[in-house]
Amino acid sequence: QKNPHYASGRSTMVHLFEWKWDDIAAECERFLGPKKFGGVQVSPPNENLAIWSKNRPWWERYQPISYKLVTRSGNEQQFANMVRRCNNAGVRIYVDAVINHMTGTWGENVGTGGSTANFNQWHYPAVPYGRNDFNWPNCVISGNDYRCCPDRVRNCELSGLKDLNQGSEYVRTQIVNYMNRLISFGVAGFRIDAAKHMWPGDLRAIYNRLNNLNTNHGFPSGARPYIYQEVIDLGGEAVRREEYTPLAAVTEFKFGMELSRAFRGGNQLRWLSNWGPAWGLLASNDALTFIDNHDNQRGHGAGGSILTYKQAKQYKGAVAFMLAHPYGQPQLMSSFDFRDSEAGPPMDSRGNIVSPSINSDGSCGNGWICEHRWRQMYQMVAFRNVAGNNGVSNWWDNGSNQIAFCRGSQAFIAFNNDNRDLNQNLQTCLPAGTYCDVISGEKRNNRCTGKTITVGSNGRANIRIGANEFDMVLAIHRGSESRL
Ligand code: ARE
Ligand code: CA
Repeated sequence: QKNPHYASGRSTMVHLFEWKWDDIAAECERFLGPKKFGGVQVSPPNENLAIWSKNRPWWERYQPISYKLVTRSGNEQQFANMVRRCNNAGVRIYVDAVINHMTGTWGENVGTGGSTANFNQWHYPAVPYGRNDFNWPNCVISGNDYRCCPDRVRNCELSGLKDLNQGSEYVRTQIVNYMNRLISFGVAGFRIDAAKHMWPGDLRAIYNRLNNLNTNHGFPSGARPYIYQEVIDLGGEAVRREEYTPLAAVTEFKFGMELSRAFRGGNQLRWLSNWGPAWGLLASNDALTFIDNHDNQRGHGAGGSILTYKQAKQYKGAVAFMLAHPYGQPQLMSSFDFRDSEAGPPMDSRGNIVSPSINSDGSCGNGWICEHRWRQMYQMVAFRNVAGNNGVSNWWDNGSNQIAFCRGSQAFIAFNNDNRDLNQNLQTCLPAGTYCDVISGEKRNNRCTGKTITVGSNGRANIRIGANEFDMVLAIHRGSESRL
């Protein structure tokens, strides 16, 4: 369950946070498919509590009220249609599965599909769940529990959200039926929300009962769903990520924390020469990697000082390193603009989500950031696809924050996070030729719109990145040759 089953030659997924299903389908066809993205993580598709008293915050989607597929992103038919259209474009869909709990204590009780619940009575008639399906007696997780008490982390409520008992046969069946329905629609896997709050043994029983991926959607027979479990473990936790890696992959939160630190200037880039398990990271195959996610980009979840679209130059540097380096299964974040950390996605006065508009330069409008449409991002997705399974070779650094390396004879990248210019003759490992830098521009009609790099017959090239340039990265690869 650690294989994302991307279409061949693809390697990267993007989280289209709070996007509508129809918009995702269109994005697969007009952008993600052609740009060879591997997949999309979608927001939770099951019915959630509509929280008008807080002006429909983004986090209402983490308050399930039933497993009906109806949310602000769309209904069941729209969901099924999206998965089919994305799979046809070679782009896989991964579902954020909220199975630890149901809605918490809030003074509202109507869901996005019109279902109601009475959570003071632990009563969710649209599933149905009742009192016996929850952990008992009820208790709420405190900050200290994360350090001392694994049983309380698993059996008490996460911020008052009613805590399901996954040890119960009946509860397991409801969850498995929900996930298998999604598999029948053609999804390729799941993010398991709040996995640390469920017992590994219960999760194993649930995963074992999931069906193989749907062969009518192009998956090989016998393919198991890709599963990555949300376990925040930066060290010192009563629940450890290693308890979950025997089951499936795990979100590696140290990854974005360390790269954010380094690209903010808090650690020299030269130390990244042994990036990977030597840094206390999980084994590569076990790790779902990202710089920021929908929680830590706005101060929820764990770890401060995470780079986001708001610090664009450093963020693009960190993302480029993530995509250039072979470690982990990378995920890009695609955000809506926010100032208030609780605010929901762009919406109209009736609470409907507003679609992103697409500007003539390919960027998004209507309040959507669409980091995945930034040239420096999607061109690095292409770089990663070309780099394939090659390891890092020919590491070079200047002893501080200028670094460069090759990915076999497929690709070469350099970074300058120093406040002086980089101007060096470096080994690119590429065949002689003239290449377009894919960061400062791109190849268009066989010409470079940005920097042109001339690689000599010995594989060496003059590489320049000014300290005050718009970007701190320069990248070339097989396929970025210009033919002048
Ligand atoms: C909301 C309100 C609360 C209210 C609650 C119930 O904000 O005030 O009590 O509703 O009505 C998201 C939001 C929450 C929100 C929730 C439900 O972030 O604010 O609560 O949706 O609407 C822990 C968990 C980890 C979790 C993070 C946020 O371990 O699993 O907290 N992350 C996932 C999702 C979130 C989502 C949920 C889980 C719930 O990614 O988006 O919450 O489905 C240490 C520990 C961490 C801990 C962290 C923060 O670092 O090591 O394990 O993370 O502290 O407590
Ligand atoms: Ca639990």
